[in-house]
Amino acid sequence: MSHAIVACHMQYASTTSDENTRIIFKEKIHVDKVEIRLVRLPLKEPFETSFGKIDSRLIFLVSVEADGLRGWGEVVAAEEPRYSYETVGTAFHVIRDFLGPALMSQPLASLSELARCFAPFRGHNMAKAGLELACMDLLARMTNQSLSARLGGTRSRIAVGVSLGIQPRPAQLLERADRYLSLGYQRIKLKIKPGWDVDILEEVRQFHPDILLSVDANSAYTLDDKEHLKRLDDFNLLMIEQPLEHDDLLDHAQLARELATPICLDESITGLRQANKALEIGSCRMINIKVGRVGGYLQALAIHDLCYSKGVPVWCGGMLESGIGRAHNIALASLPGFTLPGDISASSRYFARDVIVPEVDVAPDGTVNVPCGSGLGFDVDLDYIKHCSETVEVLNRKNAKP
Ligand code: SMG
Ligand code: MG
Repeated sequence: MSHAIVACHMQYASTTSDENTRIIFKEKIHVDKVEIRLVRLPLKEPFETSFGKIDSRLIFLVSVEADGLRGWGEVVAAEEPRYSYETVGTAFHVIRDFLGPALMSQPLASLSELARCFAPFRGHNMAKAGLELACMDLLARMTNQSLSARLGGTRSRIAVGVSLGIQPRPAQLLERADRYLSLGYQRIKLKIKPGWDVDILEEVRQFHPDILLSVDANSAYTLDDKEHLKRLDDFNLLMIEQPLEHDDLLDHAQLARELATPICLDESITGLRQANKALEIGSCRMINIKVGRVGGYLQALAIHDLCYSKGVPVWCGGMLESGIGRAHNIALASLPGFTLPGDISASSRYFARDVIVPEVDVAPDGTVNVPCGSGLGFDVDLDYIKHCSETVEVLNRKNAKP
């Protein structure tokens, strides 16, 4: 199978200033309606990580409206505060009571202005990102551009991998690895935890000695496990993702000095500041960028640009998003610094039916098309969304023109 990363042909202008046309709006946007909605999508099979198992996803969709157009975003928080302290419940509260009213309180001219309007509210990056993503989709639709073009994307197809959860038995993991490799996925990532690591890697490598393989521990280890983690060097892994504490940089730097395998950080990189520090002190050699974790595109682009300037590879992480979040991830992953396959699988990997049309599809060469249509580039299936909705709340701007 091919491990080729899709080449980048177009020029990329890297700047994070307000002059950057990626993040300034052509005209000021004054949002007059925000809709927040919780949509339950069953998973085809349970997904298990070092912090537990889920069998459905309560998807948090956000839409914003201005000038008769509607933009869509997704808050990637889960129902329980395990990957992050945020949950769908906290995000609902924070958007309804703070961020939504702040967003509608003034016309905005750029993503930086939007960030400044959210800055007084500490944390809650996933909630902030959901609204920011919806604004960015709206903006792209207003200027009739694709989200990818708007962000400065340079690829028409992106390389993707798949993340395989912890299974009841090794045979089930091997069956899934075979399945996704035969579908073309370019990289397999295994969720690991103490007791489900070295032995599992031995089995997988026995059958697949040459595939691109990585592991993700979701903070399941500490520095006390250093000698054990060194054994992972025997498996020619592309990376070890987030082995240690979710908010740590120093211990990762210490571990990195003793491991041959590159460390990639996920949870620990909550914004540009952490990315800068992590690279400065050697906590990681790669970064998994998730718009939700870092608070939206402004931060995601800044982290991308930093890594691009330093030759540090980045890739797009996933949070088992519905098609709306997935479409945003595809646009982000079309930027030139995303040189490693992302956790962006086909809609059908998780869901019997997705909320967008057409669904996200992975080609036999393990790539996903970057759509050219305006905004997300997919149609939003409102009927299906309504059918699966558990909760809806609409926030209207005071004094908005009817
Ligand atoms: O979206 O395919 C996906 C899931 C990718 O493994 C994945 N995400 O730590 O990177 C990660 C996890 C976070 C979600 S686990 C509930
Ligand atoms: Mg991860």
